[in-house]
Amino acid sequence: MALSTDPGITQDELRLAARNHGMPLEALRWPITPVGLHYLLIHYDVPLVNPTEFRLEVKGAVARPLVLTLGDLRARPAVEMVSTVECAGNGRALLEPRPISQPWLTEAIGTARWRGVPLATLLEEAGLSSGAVDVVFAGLDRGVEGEVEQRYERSLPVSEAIGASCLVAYEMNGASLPPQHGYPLRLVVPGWYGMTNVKWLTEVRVVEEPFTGYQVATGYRVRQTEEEDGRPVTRMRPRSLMVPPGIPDFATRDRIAVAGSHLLEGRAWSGRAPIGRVEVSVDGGRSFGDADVVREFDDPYAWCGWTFHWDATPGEHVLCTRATDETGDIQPLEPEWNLGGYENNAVQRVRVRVD
Ligand SMILES: Nc1nc2c(c(=O)[nH]1)N[C@H]1C(S)=C(S)[C@@H](COP(=O)(O)O)O[C@H]1N2
Ligand SMILES: [Mo]
Repeated sequence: MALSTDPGITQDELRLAARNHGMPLEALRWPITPVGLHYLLIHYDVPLVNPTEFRLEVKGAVARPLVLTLGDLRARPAVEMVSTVECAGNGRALLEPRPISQPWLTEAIGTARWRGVPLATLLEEAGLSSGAVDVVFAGLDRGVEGEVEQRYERSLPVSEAIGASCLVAYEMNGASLPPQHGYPLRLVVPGWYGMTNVKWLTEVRVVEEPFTGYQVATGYRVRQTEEEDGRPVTRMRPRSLMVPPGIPDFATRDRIAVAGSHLLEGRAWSGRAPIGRVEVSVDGGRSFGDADVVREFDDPYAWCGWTFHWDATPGEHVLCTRATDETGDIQPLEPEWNLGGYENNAVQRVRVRVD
């Protein structure tokens, strides 16, 4: 992993940033993110898929391998689910030194209503072997990463693959998946960081040995050095974000607001447990007050909304928000550095000038 202490952005980072856009924070106002505002992360190229030739295979350590067309999948009982997805690299560009990869600030986030077939249904039809350990999900896209040529593959332990309400989704917000979000099929793993939500899903492979593919054994590990094995990135840590109040300065995106009463609003989520508390600070994180939290969806890993009254006085202010989930996990005030720049859920800071 290359690192940079240069505050300037490299061309490689700029190219990644232009391919993979974030969700503009004002879109936190929508409970379901409109598709074009949902963040995007595409490691390699978006594949062009012919829907009549497309097949999903369920194979490996199963009693009855399946080869399914899109029609076969749509003929099965469907389930809908609202799920918030965040890239594990969200917050990476705020680390110092900065890992050279997709340079996210805080906006690698979105929430969609997914429709598809429960993964558990397909695994049950196929019949898992008693020795099954992991389930591997492969996309159609190929590339080279860390000098390894590969197709994009991630795995889940069998217990999560069966128990975590995973969906093999063909619809996003009531329409077929668009090409950039995985047409014609993607995996949705509620609560897990984005990387496990494999797009352009074409193969579900059950294996009897722990999967050691690049995106599990090398990428997406929290560690301080290349030599260290570290721990895998799995479920989303708690995070709260606010809709920046007032109006933005074009270049800096600092906010300009009028004095008086403001209803600050935002959304919060955690992939580990429901959100227990959201707090807001109007003094740069020195003191916090409780926001009012509203659960809009029954789905356990959909974000929730919050509001907070702010009586804005003239001057310069730094607003912060932080979430705590029901396990007691709370967002840190300062980033916790790691080599890949994963899981940086340090509190958001929004500079506001009140006139
Ligand atoms: N096949 C495939 N699936 C993929 C990826 C990819 O590059 N290829 N990117 C992953 C990552 S890192 C993230 S954060 C999410 C992004 O999903 P989105 O673009 O639909 O928001 O997709 C995941 N699934
Ligand atoms: Mo990601």
